[in-house]
Amino acid sequence: MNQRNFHFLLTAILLGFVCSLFAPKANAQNLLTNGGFDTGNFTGWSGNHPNGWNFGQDGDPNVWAVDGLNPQAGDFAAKNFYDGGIYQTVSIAGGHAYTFSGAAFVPSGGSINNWGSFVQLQLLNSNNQILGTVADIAAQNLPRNQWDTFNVTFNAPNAAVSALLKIGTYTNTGVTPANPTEFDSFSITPVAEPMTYVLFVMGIVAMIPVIRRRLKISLSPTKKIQSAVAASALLVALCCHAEDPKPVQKLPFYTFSDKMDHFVPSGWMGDTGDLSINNACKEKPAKGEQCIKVQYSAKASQGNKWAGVYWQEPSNNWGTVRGGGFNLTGAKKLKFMARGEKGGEIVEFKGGGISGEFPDTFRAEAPLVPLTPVWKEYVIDVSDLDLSTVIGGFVFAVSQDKNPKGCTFYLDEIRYE
Ligand SMILES: [Ca+2]
Ligand SMILES: [Ca+2]
Repeated sequence: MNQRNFHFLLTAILLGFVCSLFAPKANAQNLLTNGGFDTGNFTGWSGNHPNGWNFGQDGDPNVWAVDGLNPQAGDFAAKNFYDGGIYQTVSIAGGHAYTFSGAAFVPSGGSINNWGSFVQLQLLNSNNQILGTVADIAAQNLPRNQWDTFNVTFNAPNAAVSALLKIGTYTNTGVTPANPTEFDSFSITPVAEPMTYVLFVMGIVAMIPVIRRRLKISLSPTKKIQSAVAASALLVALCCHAEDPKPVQKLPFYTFSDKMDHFVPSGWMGDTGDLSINNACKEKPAKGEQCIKVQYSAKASQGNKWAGVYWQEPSNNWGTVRGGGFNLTGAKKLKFMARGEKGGEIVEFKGGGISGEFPDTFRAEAPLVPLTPVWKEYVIDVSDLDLSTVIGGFVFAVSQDKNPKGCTFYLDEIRYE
């Protein structure tokens, strides 16, 4: 390969690599328009949804307003004074994971019966039929007189084409809510997928005709072979770089303390429409301010009669990502806190076990025991296992068979130590 072509090839590879580094950022875009009301008005939002949900009074300036007195973030928040709701629909892709987050502020006071302020996110198919409700938050039950934030990760069923976000306040006749309820900071963002290397390889593939043309012009067959060898060596060098031994992580290594510390709950399995996960639940956390709340409906939405979620590194890694995962060598125990809403919920908990080309190097599970209504710590012994690659840091599974009416349970303090 002559020097000019070599430099051209090198530039192409580096350009592809640099471009791919910026790709995941574009992925994390908020799909909602004006989710934080910071235009100072209701741009992007509508009222009077025709699909069995109609509060009628939205648009009435006495019912809804946007003002800057108490925003959760930015300059403005939406205020809802009385019976009324607004909504927004966004396009989503079936089979992909998304994160939904937002905030509500309900003042104290008001009889608690027959009214409520809600935030609801539903997934719809192309006929506008509801495939699942991934968030159904009764804001009046959250701590009052403060901004309560919520953060839900969900996997859209394959048939889903849109997500419908509805927020508002309802009251039955004669009951006055505490008002106004305020809403702010809504976002629906795709969970970033491991696109970096995919885009990188795509970039190289796209360049191949150009590279070939250039090589053809000036190179003999022997030189072509030499060029191909040189290009392969470069690619191998770049790939091997990603396979450098992973550094051993410091213990304790948290999956969840008060937020998602490491690993992403992106690996949704089975009847994904039956599950919803709130990663910022404030209902009696075991420690700190927040815990994880999991709701399972047992409706068998996709006909599997079970559902589960893997916490993965990076997100959506089903053993497909070269160099993925963490090196947790030295950890002796996988510990977590759990409680059931009622007690008696039967949930399977595990660590590791993802197969594939670049798999987990271990698999360990907790014995199947009914949860208790008070927090209890569970310990999975991993002392004799190879933890050099942990990509499925934590996983739970629930079945209709063991929980015929569905179940709700809470998790906190998930960590390796
Ligand atoms: Ca705002
Ligand atoms: Ca916590």
